[in-house]
Amino acid sequence: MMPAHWYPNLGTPGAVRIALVCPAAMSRAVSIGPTQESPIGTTLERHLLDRQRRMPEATGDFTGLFQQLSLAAKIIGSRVSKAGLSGILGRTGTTNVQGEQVQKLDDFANSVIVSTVEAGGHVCVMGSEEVEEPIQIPLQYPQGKYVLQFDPLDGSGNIDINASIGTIFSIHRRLTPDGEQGTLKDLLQPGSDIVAAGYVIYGSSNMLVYSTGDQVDGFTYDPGVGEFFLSHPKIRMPQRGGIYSINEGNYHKWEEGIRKWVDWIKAPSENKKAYSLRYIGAMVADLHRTLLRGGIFVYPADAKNKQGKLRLLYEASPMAFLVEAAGGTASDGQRRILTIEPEELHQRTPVFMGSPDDVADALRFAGS
Ligand code: AHM
Ligand code: MG
Repeated sequence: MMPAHWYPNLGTPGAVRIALVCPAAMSRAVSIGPTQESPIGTTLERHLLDRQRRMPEATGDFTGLFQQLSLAAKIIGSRVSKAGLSGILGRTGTTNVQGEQVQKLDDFANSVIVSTVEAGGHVCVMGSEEVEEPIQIPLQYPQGKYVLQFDPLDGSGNIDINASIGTIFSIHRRLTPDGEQGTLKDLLQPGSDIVAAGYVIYGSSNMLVYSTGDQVDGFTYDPGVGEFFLSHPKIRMPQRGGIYSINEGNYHKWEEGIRKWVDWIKAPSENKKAYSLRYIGAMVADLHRTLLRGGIFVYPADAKNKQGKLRLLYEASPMAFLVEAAGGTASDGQRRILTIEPEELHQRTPVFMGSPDDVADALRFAGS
């Protein structure tokens, strides 16, 4: 539920209202100095600028890149919200009524991110779930100091049933020399070197959640205004939850430890209640719930997916970064996901993420 002082309650507090309407007026009404946190209702843009001003060495590159990502999120969100209309409006196989090619939504999302970011001068190379090779920045554009990885539309199987999906992203600093095109080397960096990571969830409302490692902040999109507003500052994951999230249809493919853990977690005992099961089948949505409510999300290795199913660089690592920044745990079963040294752009990893006590329980069983 939205906090009571969320901005549509425009009767209170006045200062927040002013911040939404006019950032310049806000600075006269309420001093958001370097030591103050942004109040609920602050726009994403203002929040980023405030943070930038707290770091005298900041060049504005990071803020600029984030503004492009926020624009991409708005464009993708707008198209996602119309996805159900594509049939009504005349999709006929792969062409629409105008005879134009209908792009798959995940390809569309990929193109939107690439085209909003590539000319901005903040990034030197990108990696995407939808593109086999590193995406280099054309030479006519400046080669920036950051490296962007993303899954443009995760859980896209949910589009046709009107369930939540999301975009996941992470930002690293480049390793190759400044000014040159970035390479695979820039992309193959561990999660521990992430500068910022986040996701956008396209759900009952759209939200952008991000972290630079110190805290996790969530911004809810107001389609009427066309802006993200701070709604969930400093998200903290409970130490223990009451929900487990796993594709239990894979039960017969799991190793015995995982089967025993699932048998245990859903059984009531003297010491604990049976956990509830929730599984949306889109990592962003399942982990969004886990961040807010606690509990555990698991996609283990199984007989079919020997390395697990989820991709390390643009799914597991960014989410692990957020989970840890919110006080949770993120493991591949043996080690912190953030410490894995990637070897391939599209490599996979098992995932155990969530409330620290819940992950510890699962790992105890998985290791048995
Ligand atoms: P995708 O990148 O092809 O959309 O697949 C990733 C998704 C995750 O969002 C989700 O957690 C998982 O696949 C669900 O897989 P399954 O259908 O095997 O349970
Ligand atoms: Mg994906």
